[in-house]
Amino acid sequence: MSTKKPVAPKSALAGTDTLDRGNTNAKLDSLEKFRSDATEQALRTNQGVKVSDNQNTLKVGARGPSLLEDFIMREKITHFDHERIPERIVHARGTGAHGFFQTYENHSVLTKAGFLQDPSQKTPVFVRFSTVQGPRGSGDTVRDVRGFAVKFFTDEGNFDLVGNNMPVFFIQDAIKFPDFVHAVKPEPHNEMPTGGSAHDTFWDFVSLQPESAHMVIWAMSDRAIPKSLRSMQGFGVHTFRLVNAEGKSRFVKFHWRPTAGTCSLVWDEAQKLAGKDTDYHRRDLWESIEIGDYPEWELGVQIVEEENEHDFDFDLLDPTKIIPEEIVPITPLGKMTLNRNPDNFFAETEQVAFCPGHIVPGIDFSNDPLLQGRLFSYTDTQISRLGGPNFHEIPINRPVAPFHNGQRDGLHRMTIDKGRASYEPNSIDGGWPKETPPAAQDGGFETYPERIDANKIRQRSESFGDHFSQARLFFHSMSKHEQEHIISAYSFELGKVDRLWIRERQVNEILANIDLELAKRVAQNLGLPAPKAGTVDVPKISLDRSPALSQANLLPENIKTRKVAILAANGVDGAAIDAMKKALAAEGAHAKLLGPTSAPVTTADGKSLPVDASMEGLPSVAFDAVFVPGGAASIKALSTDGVALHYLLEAYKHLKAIALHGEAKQLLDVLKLEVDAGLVVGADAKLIKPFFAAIGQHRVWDREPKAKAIPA
Ligand code: HDD
Repeated sequence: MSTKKPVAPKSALAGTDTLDRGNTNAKLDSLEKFRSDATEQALRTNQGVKVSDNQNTLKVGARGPSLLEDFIMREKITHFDHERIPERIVHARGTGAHGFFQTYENHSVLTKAGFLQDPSQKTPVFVRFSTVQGPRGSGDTVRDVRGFAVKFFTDEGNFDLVGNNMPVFFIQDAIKFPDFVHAVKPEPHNEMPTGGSAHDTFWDFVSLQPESAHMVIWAMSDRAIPKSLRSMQGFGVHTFRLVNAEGKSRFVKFHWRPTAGTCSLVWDEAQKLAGKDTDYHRRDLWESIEIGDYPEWELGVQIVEEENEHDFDFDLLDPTKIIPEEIVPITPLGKMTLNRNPDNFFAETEQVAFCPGHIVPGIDFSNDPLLQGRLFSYTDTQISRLGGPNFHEIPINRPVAPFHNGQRDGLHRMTIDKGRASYEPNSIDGGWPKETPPAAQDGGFETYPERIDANKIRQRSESFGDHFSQARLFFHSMSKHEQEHIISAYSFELGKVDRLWIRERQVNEILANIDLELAKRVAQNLGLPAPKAGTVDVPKISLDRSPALSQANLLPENIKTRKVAILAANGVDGAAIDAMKKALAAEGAHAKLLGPTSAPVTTADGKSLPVDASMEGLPSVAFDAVFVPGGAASIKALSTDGVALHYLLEAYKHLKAIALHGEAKQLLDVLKLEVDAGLVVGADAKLIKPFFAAIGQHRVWDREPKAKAIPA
């Protein structure tokens, strides 16, 4: 029940040039003009008529037929009948948040983009994270690529950085996108599977399309089952350009690095979460923002000077390649903080329309053929998804910069244009609105005048021809446990493929070219003959390993935002709970007290403690670690409680830190478990240090071989 005092609405629908989304610091959290608040307002029709009865249709007598005349009922039902719009063809499942971006310093050497000049300026952003394959109602934790789309509402217009949590893509040319998407989406005859790629059409396509090898190995890695949205990296994928006021252009790759570190779920945990909490990722994001634990990412760029474009053993325009960070390190630009949840999912998260073609002066495209095709596709898709060419007027899409031009009319036009001349040049409205010549700062957009002298042809550049060396680099850069996870993921997914020849082709013609050992292990798991050699000569590249690719090297040096379950029954040691909660809070981590039921538990010294949930209500998959405080009676009760024992075994299986305090040590015998680097026993002070150290490591990877023996 809300205890908030209702407040009168501050804003009403008002048609103006710009939205006060807040392009200055003071305005950042002001209400947008289209936000509506019905507190203390009468129920009215869409025409503004007050409604006296919202319970009964107009009828001829209490038991008689309904009347067509009932405009109130008809308006309501008509609106309801049309409340769904087509979901996104890809990235349908998503969740959004508002926030701001702040540049660290003046980056005018690199770009004239205004939002990268003044460190005191906060640029509002709206971010939408998504999965790719599943429909709107699908699970959050399925194995999939995650979308990472950011709309910067800059003073010079909107800049959309529409990226993913993986730095490469499945195909090299946009003309293949419909083929790829048709293959990965649920199969056409039975619409299965929902939210995953473990099926014949996906593996048929990728095994025939070797350019996908690098992206597919990313998708088979832990990156495809992120622990949370706040623990994902983001990538612009393509090479872009930054252009400064002197017109100097440099190639860049955009990177988002989370301050919470980059880490993932384990596979069994991800699968269970998809059932136990379909909304796991969106809930975590929502709750973090509600409690003021704001997710943050640093934006950075890898910079390549124009004259160094051809210095690499891959083509900068090929979106299936990374620039290893060991070759070109990331230059930090600024930080993004997400600090406000949307007020309305549909109006904001569903109706937001991103497009890689939304750029501002100081940023420009490269000729990456995948990017070039995207520039067309996104605007086009909004026309059917959002019902016409005026989707830029929907509040969440409106720039904070004013927009004026001769574009008029069309479905759902909101602006009431006052000018008489909807053409340019004109002499009727004084020639307005007029062009702004490009200038060093604040000028009109000018495309970088790249010189091109070539024939019109349909051809893939030969420099796009090596499909395996970077997939190999990725595999070889993984830690042992990450490699094992990749082998398991290929084996799981291909094990779901019915057609034998597809399994064989993927193993012999793709995996064997990436790494023979990887191919042999997967072949063994599938009961196929082990390949003896690859099918192509894979070029040797300048790096054998890129440590920056392994999540083992991407953990934060703290346990901030980590979630710890405290298991208790009547007779629990209340002081131990207090001490642990205090210690966790001091580190910015969160604790929840769970009991056998939702009823309060009584401590050994007779105090009643309310619990946050029952153990069944918040299962171990919802936490990073488990603490069991002592108290003889509590431990006795937990020792014979199947839910509590399963809780601990499951946390153990998912390689989580577990601390057994005082009498809780007895649970080791009950569960037949042994102490390890993450399963610690002891009294308060002694326990906390190793427990927190284990949480800081995210998972106890050394335990993994042993944990396999625990039933799922
Ligand atoms: Fe795309 C949505 C990311 C290639 C066509 N894409 C979409 C979204 C993300 C990406 C994050 C969801 C945006 C949102 O939250 O609303 N897409 C990528 C990345 C790509 C990529 C990182 C390669 C580097 N996409 C790509 C190609 C095409 C599209 C090559 C077509 C030629 N993408 C679309 C789309 C979507 C979309 C069909 C569906 C909904 C939408 O655009 O607004 O137009």
